[in-house]
Amino acid sequence: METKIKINYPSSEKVYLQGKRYPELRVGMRKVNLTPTVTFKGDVRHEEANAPVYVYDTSGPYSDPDMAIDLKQGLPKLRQPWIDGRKAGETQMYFAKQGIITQEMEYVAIRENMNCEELGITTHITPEFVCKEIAEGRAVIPANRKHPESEPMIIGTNFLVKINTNIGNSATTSGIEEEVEKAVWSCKWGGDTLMDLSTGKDIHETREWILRNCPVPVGTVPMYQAFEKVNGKAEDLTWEIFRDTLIEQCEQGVDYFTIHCGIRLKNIHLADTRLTGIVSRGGSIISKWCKVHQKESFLYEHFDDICDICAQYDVAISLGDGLRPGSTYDANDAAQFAELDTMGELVERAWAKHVQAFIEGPGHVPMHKIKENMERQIEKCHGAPFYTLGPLVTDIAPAYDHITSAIGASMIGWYGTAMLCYVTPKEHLALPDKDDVRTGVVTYKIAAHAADLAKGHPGATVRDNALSKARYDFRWKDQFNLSLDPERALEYYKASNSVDANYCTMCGPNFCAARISHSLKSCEEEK
Ligand code: IRN
Ligand code: FE2
Repeated sequence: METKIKINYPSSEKVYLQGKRYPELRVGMRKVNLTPTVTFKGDVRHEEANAPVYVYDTSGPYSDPDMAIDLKQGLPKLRQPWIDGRKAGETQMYFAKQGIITQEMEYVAIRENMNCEELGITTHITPEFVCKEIAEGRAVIPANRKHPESEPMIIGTNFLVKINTNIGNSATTSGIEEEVEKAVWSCKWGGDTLMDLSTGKDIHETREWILRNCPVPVGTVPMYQAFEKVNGKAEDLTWEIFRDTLIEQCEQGVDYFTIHCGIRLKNIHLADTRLTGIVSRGGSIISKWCKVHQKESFLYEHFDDICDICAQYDVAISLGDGLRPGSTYDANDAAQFAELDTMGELVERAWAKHVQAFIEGPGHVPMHKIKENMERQIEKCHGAPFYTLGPLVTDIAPAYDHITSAIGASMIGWYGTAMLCYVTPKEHLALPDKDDVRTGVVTYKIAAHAADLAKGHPGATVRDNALSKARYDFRWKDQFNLSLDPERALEYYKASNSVDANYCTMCGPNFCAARISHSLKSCEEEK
C-alpha cells in the first residue's frame, strides 16, 4: 500500500484559525490566493489586488505541507486531549443541555464562518448558537470518543449543508487499499462525512484502516456486518449478534450509525402494493426478520438499549429510512410516512438519553412532492436534522443519476435538509470507482452550495462573487482555482485554448460578450 498521501490544491495555502474560548484550537481552512486585476488606461497599466478567499476544507492534515501522513500510523489524534477529561455518557448533547460549550462546538462555529469576521459579514453562528442548536436536537456533531482523528463538523438546518460519500467494498469487488484511497479522495473533493458500507470480506480491517486515516466523521450501517455474521440469513439474526456488532464498531470509532429502527411489523404490508417494494438493504433485511418471526423488530424493541450503547461513546444515530420510495411512483406513500411517524417517536427517546440523532429520508421523489417531505419531517421529527439520499426526481436516467438526484437534493437542501447523501453515475448499475466518487462529490457540492446560497448562509456568496469577477477579468487560473474542480476546469480549457487569452473558444474573440462589455466601459471612460 502506498503509505504516504498528500492532497494539493492549486494556489492554495493551508491556514489555521485560532479559537478564542479555547486558544489551543486550530481550525484548518484553505486560503485561495488570487492574482491582481489588471486594467489599462491608454498604455498605463493598473493593478488592483484581489483579496484571497477562504474555503471550507475537509482535507484534514493531508493538505498540510508540514505534515507527512503515514497510513500505517494513522492521522494525529486531534481531539484526544479534549476527550481525555470526559466521562462515558457525556455526549455533545449532554454538555449542550447544560449550556457547556465544548471544544467541538467552538471549532465548528469557526469552521462554518470561515473568515466572515475579517470580511465584516454578520453571522448568527456563534459557539453559543451551536450549543443551543445541539441542546434542542436541531444539530448534531458526530464525534465518537474513539475517533479522535476526526475534525469536528456540524449537521443542522441552520448550518452549511453537508454531503456524505458512501464507499465500501462488496463481496465481489474492491480491496482495503482501494477503499482507503477512495476515503482520502472523497475528503479531497469536499465530502463532509464518509460512510463505509463494506459488505464483503475484511469488513473489520477495512474499517480500521479507514477510521485511523479519516479526518471526517465516519458512519456505517452495522446491520450489514451483523448480516455477514449470520451468512446472509436474515432469520438467524438476533439482538445479541446485533448488539455485539454495535459495540465492536463503537470501540473502533464509528461516529454515526444508520439503524433501521423505524420499521414496525404492522407497517411492512404497506409496501406490498408498491411498484418497487422495499429498496433499502437494511430495511429489507429487518423486514424479512419480522415477517419470518412474526415479531416486532429487535431494533425497535431494543431501541433504548441501542441508545445506551451509543451514549457511552457519543455515537450519533441516523434513523434509517427502510421504507423509502425506490421509484417516483412510490413517493410519499403510506409506508414511507408511517415509518416517519415512528422515527418521530424514536428521536425523542434518543434525546432523553442525550444521544444525538438525525433522520434519513428518500430516495426517489418527483419535484412537486419534495416540499411535503421536508415539512412533514420537521413536524413529525421535532426539528431533528434531515439527511436525504438525493432524492432522484425521475427514474429514467441510469448512468446520470448523480444529476437526477442532485436536482432533488438542491431543492430539499434549500427547504432545510441538513445533509445530502451523494449518488454517483453508477447508482443502480455498479460499485462506484474513484472517478465516480469524484463526480458524485463534486455534483453534491454543487447541490449543497446552491442551497447555502438560497438559504443565505453567512459568507456563502463570497466565493461565487470572487469567481465571477475572475471570469469577467479573464483571470482564468483564478477562476479555476476558486472552482469546485480546478483540475477538470483547467483540463477542459487547455484542450482548446491558449492560456491567458482574453476570450475562449466557446465564442471566439469577436463574439466574446465579456470582452465587448469591457470595451463599453472604456468607451464611457473616454467620453
Ligand atoms: C441516506 C438517506 N437515506 C438513506 N441514506 C443512506 O443509504 C444511508 O446513510 C446509508 O449510507 C445507506 C443505507 O442504505 P440502505 O441499507 O437503507 O439501503
Ligand atoms: Fe434507486
